Amino acid sequence: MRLMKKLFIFGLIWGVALLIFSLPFAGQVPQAKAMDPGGTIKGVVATPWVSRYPALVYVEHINGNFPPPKENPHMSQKGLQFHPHILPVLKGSTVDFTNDDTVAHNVFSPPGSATSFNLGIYGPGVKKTQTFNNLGEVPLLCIVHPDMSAFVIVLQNPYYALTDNSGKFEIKDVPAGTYTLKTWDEKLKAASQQVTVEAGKTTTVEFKGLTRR
Ligand SMILES: [Cu+2]
Repeated sequence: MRLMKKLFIFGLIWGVALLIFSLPFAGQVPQAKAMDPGGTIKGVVATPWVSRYPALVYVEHINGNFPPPKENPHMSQKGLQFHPHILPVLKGSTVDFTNDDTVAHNVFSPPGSATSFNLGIYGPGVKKTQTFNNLGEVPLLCIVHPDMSAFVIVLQNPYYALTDNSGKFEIKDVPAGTYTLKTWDEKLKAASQQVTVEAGKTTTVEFKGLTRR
């Protein structure tokens, strides 16, 4: 009986010791994750062109799997225009194309696009869909209205931003690491530079000397 009692107390002390020892770790693990907000990439695409033709600034590649959203991105045709003019989407996304006008429209993307397709000509109230599985630029045109144009830009990850009318952009919550940051602009050649993002910090970049494509 005495031996049993000793063993019990011994076990109890070890149990309590283990619990005390593991408590700080139990608290730290989820905290460390929650406190890792990534960093911010902030800067400017320095050219007057962006006031009329906004640039898309994006991280070319980040390790990881970024599945497309459950809700499809949406491209509308209304007032004889595409809305929005530039639609960045994740690879694998299916875009809803809706005719929200009072006239018939078409959507097609010419040969040489990352995805070339043609949805035919269809009337008001109709919705068509197209999936984009290849990275890159997909110009959108309407065979009925030669002035209509837009772009779907297919990206690998969700770390991107469009410039405002003074060329400024900000990409938040980027995982720490070193990446290639690129620009896309319908009128300008792509530019790229390397950026290093540190958790909780802001990295500032400037794109200069962009030329016409
Ligand atoms: Cu049209």
